[in-house]
Amino acid sequence: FNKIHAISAEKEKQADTSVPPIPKSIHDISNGDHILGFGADLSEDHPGYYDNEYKKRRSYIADLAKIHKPGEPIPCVDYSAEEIRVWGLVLDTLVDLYPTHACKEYIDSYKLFNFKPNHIPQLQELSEVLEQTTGWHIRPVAGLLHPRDFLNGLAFRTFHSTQYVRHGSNPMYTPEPDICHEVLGHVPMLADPEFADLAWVIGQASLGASEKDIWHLTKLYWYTVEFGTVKEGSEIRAFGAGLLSSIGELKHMREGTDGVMPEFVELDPFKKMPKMSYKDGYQKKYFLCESFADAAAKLRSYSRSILKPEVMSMNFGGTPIQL
Ligand code: NLE
Ligand code: FE2
Repeated sequence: FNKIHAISAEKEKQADTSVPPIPKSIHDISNGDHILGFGADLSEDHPGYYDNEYKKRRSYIADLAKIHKPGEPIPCVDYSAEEIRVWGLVLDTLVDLYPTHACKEYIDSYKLFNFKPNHIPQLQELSEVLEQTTGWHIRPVAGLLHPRDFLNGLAFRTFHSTQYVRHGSNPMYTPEPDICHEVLGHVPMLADPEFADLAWVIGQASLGASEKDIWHLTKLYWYTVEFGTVKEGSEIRAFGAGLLSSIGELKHMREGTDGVMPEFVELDPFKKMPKMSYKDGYQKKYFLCESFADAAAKLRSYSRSILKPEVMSMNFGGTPIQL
């Protein structure tokens, strides 16, 4: 993961160079041209690095994503017994934590999906449920996309999702996205209209954004959609997918690790955000939102401040930009 970390740091430092053409539809966004990492390309500290069978399997699943075109059915993966075992273990352990650790919107939306330990849901079936609830789509992706492509996808209510399963040596936590993270972390949240709106705001703001603004938006995405927490009465509940898909991180958010509690800070999109990293393990700082509507309102006001005039007149299949 050092490689990815290094790429992020280097890109972030880059001054505002030229901004690529603004995509007019999802067809203008590539799901395979700018893969920064993960996919089949594992680094030495990845639990699957010395497991050749695992690497071969990842390449096969990554290749399925590369041939997929938007609008076509998403290729099914015939998951192996070992992959189903890992999924089942993750699911069975997480369901015990959700009633006390997950936000109410998650708990409600979760019921729409009949997740079972002996079946890894296919992206196609999940995308169909989302299309009927919030109008979002899932698109398979080979690995970690460049943030611009990934965030631009959100503007078209499209969520790029990996399809492979984490390595079985640590089902409690993986530094990277995998199907367990996408399905258990992101999918139920995207079925909630207020949360989906928040993600859409970040996507719209990313259209035509300068390189510097893209990196700030990536951090806003990271500290909300991936690791966000929300107030519920006197409690703090998780809504970020990186929390909701990791047994280890969910417990860490509540109880801390080795006697050290994480910090909770209020979300202010105009302020400098802390650095993100795929390699430092659990987050030390979580951003706490009053509600999704409140977080979305704050993100809207930031987004309006960076929005390019040519983006104002864009529309998304009949829906004008809503910032
Ligand atoms: N740490 C998360 C998990 O174990 O599911 C994945 C985070 C991806 C950003
Ligand atoms: Fe994620």
